[in-house]
Amino acid sequence: KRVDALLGYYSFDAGATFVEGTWAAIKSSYDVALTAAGLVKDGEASAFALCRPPGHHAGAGFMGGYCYINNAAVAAQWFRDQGARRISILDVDYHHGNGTQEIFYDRADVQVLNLHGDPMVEYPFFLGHADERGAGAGEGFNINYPMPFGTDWDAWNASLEDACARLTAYAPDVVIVSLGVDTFEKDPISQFKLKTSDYPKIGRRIAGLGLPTLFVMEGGYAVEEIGINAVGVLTGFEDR
Ligand code: 5XA
Ligand code: ZN
Repeated sequence: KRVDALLGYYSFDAGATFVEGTWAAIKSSYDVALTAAGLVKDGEASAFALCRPPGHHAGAGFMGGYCYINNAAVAAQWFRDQGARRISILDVDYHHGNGTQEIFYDRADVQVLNLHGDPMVEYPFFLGHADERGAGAGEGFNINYPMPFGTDWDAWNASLEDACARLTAYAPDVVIVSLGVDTFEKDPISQFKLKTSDYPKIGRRIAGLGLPTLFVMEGGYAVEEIGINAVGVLTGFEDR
């Protein structure tokens, strides 16, 4: 019955705090994701949901890692409710999207592809290993690409290529990209080595899928370069 107990019960870490205005921000972020999803449903080739707070660590019943509501998952379910048959969520944030995985783990209608730091040594730990492939009807529809500290473009891109091949084989109606730019070499809390010049290449590859695409912002902490790198992905997407 106490708020401090509830915070502990519903949060898997201490990274999702509540202060005045937190709920308004959470709800706004959720609304941004749905507004962008609506634009894609209405015929835009793509839309970018600049969500803050981010969402991919939030599960059906827990928050954590700065995430409260899983904006990408909300958008995926909304597309399903609107008649989309299959959705792919491609999570390119440096951290594993443990919440997204948990939400769709036993479902075949939402494919979840996750590229991230090895959870043996990287947050959010515990989930994100390659042998977590979904359960029941969802078996084979959850694909993880854990990668070691120091991963550069060539190694990261090999995972992206494999993920894109699986995505194409799945033939979704919509792609949702959980877009984190904390894979950047100068990100202060991350250990990958992507360069600013790599982000447009990500966008071009995703555009090459040829599918309606919703980008949903996740992490990124190199303050000077977050905007440059996020816009790099979007510019690469548009240029293709
Ligand atoms: O993608 N997730 C993040 O960028 C948040 C990481 C929180 C680490 N304490
Ligand atoms: Zn992240």
